[in-house]
Amino acid sequence: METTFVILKPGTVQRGLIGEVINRFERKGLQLVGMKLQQLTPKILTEHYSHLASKSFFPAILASMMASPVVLCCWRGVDAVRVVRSLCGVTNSRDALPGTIRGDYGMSVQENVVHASDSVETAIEEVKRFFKPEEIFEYSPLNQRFVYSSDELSKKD
Ligand code: IDP
Ligand code: MG
Repeated sequence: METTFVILKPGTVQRGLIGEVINRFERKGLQLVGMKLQQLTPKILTEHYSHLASKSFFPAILASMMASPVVLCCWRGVDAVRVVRSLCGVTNSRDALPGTIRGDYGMSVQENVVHASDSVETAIEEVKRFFKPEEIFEYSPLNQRFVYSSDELSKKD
């Protein structure tokens, strides 16, 4: 099982879309293993978006991500990183396909509703960056044997 990291961005909180977005992940069959409301800081965002530090829009992203508290959450499942990225859709919400979260709730590149880890390695780093070990929960969802086949459940990844 993989654990991936998602941010419901300030726009999602402000627009009252927290429940709708969380519902997308829940109904897919992903397991919520960590969740909190947090005000992000320049320090943590500069680490988190270090790959964009040289871009002209970097200050605007930081301001946008600090405009209100955000919801931070971690989702577990088989191939969870790739599944969650595909549920979110492409970065530009105007190009994101209908049925994806950005495609259904967004009209912007910057204000694109959610962040999701882009690889297994990044997910491990991001979960560590935003969550203490004791904020990530190990528990057995009762529905697992109906969400997956037994061979998928025993798969190690
Ligand atoms: P991702 O969120 O789809 O992984 P990244 O390229 O990692 O996309 O960019 C991180 C975030 O920076 C995006 O989600 C978006 O909010 C913002 N961003 C990316 N490219 C642009 C741009 O060209 N203009 C404004 N904001 C951008
Ligand atoms: Mg990214």
